Amino acid sequence: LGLDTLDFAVLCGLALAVAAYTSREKLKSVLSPGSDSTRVKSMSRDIVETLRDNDKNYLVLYGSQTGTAEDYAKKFAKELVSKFSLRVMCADVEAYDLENLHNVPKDIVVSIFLSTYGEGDFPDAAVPFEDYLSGLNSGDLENVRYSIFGLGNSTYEFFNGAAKKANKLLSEGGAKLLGKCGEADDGAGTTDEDYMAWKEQFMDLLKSELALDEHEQKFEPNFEYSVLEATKNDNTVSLGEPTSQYLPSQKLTYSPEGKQTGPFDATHPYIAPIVRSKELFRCGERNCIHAEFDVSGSNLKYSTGDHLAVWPSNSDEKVEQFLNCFGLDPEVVFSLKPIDNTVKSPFPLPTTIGAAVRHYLEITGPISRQLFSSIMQFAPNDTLKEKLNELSKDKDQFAKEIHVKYLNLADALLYLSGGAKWDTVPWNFLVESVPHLQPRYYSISSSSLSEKQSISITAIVENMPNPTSEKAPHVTGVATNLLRNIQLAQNNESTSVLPVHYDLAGPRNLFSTFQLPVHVRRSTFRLPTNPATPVIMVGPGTGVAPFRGFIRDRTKFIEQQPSIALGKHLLFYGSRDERDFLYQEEWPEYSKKLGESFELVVAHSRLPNQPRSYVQDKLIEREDELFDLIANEGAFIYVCGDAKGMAQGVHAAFLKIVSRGKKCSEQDAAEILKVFKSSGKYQEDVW
Ligand code: FMN
Repeated sequence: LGLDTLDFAVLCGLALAVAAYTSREKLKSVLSPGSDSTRVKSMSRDIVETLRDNDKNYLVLYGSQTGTAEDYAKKFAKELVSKFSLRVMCADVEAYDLENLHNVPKDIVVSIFLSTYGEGDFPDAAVPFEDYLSGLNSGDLENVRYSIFGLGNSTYEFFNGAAKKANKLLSEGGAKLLGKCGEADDGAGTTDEDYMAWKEQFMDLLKSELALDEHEQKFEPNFEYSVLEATKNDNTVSLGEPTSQYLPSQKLTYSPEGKQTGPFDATHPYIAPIVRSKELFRCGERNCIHAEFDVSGSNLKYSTGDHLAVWPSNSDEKVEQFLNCFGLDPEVVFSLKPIDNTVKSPFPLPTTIGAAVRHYLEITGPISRQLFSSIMQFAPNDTLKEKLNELSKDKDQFAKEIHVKYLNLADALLYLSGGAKWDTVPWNFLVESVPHLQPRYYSISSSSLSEKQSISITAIVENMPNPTSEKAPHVTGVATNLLRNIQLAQNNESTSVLPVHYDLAGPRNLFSTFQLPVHVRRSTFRLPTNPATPVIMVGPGTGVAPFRGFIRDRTKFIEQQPSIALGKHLLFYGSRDERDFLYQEEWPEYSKKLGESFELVVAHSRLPNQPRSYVQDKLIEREDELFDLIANEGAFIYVCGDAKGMAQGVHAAFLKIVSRGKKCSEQDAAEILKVFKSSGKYQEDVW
């Protein structure tokens, strides 16, 4: 059943059925047969055996796409150890064979942390877990007690869809839920507080369920920490290489052209040269970078609409601040040996403290209250210990003093201590407690049809003046400022005006000159296969990135197959004014090539003496035409950009368009759009 051929009437019919009984899973299997089967991987390790062999009495599992669920699972596991001395095993659901989860001893509670991806889907690596849960019979898990905490975003239709589904399947399988199914909401920016509220309730319940004794938090390391005699010159010591394959001692294989050979993925990035970078606009403190990565010879493949993951490192200024705050010597070479088989080395080891702070730790992100409560035991004096205690318990005070001021860990601690060092905090505690640096994902703005060997991204540089804090006068994004430094250096412009600077050469000159580790993440954001199908794209700001790719794709297609007629391709773009109008010189070129089949509709929100106009206003201005495209010509709708304001406003506009066009209630229109989303006719790439 081709999606392109599903017409509006059929979808409306489906919507009514959905209104009567929503069964997204059934729809999914009708509309996209076999889509999940390709992701199933075989597993080898036995979870029950591992628990027994390592003498564990508590199990924490996580399924995570970009590390948030993993981070919370690990924090949670650490707190169980440090407060209740439980012997906790914390594992990725993908790392073990869960087939015999029902054999987990009765006295072991299983806590699950699960994020949601795509449209209510499980993270890629957790799809075998979903399959396992889906195959359960009633009563299979009657011995199992569990808790579940979902990581999601309420701007998505299927908010915490994966956690809700897992919870339903677990309870249908007879497992007993302890507490409530937690639901963190990234969309409201409350993930950390949602977690804290859920965790506090759950831990109280757990205390009585397992008759646990609570004691003052005491750091129990997962690794044996050792300082080595080796120096930076030793070939086996990592200086920040993204994976150990890049260490000189590993002898990576190269193609005859001198390119690294893959395969490259989320566990092993490709070090890609940035062959061209330019500033798309600069307005006061705001600017936007276009960067092109050359992937020729690497076998790294992408499709138009995919995401590029860029592996960043921290800036010189933030690294220095962190090292100073904790009184750390960057030259020290150390290693970590897992205390048992259930923990894995977090990054290439041995390494230096300096390299770990620069390349492997997330030192500039927002801090969680929980980190304050666990760092408290190492406070340099009782006054600071008490202050941390207060802040970790009082969410309003924490928000007022720390969160709204955008303080990172070092900013916050130095602010509390009046600038005095926190050299009482052990380095191995920091390595195990500070989250690890994650790749940053960007919607690809090039077309795989038009430029197979080159991947471009479009990024607004995050550099926000912060009047709330003298300690952090600028809030700077890690990867976007790195890209900005590269763009200026590559174009022989001075970087001295920038708030942060980077070691662009990288470990052992691995990133020289102008290279960065990257991998491609597949997405479901795809043009309809039939080029005659009309396409409605809504992408203000850098949300236009994938649509530049889409239009370049269609331009190339028409060049190759001029006799084929394209459907209407309408792009709704928005910017403040003419100055931040992205790729403005390119659109007329595309219009020339695509003729009437392409139209760009622009909304400017800050033109002098003009009323503010947003993409959703432009949609309503064209409502009859849009309804006709959707209802009679089977148009596909795509939305990319800001999840909170824009995507919701655009959804509300389409609700109006469908309800007025079809003369039905907005509730019925909402059901229709829901089916559109399930069937891939309304796709979102929002953040
Ligand atoms: N959250 C939801 O609740 N429902 C969704 O359908 C959903 N889809 C997403 C799709 C994409 C492409 C992205 C980037 C995020 C989506 N989210 C959705 C939000 C994530 O679940 C949320 O940001 C979560 O904290 C990520 O956790 P992770 O880093 O462990 O994967």
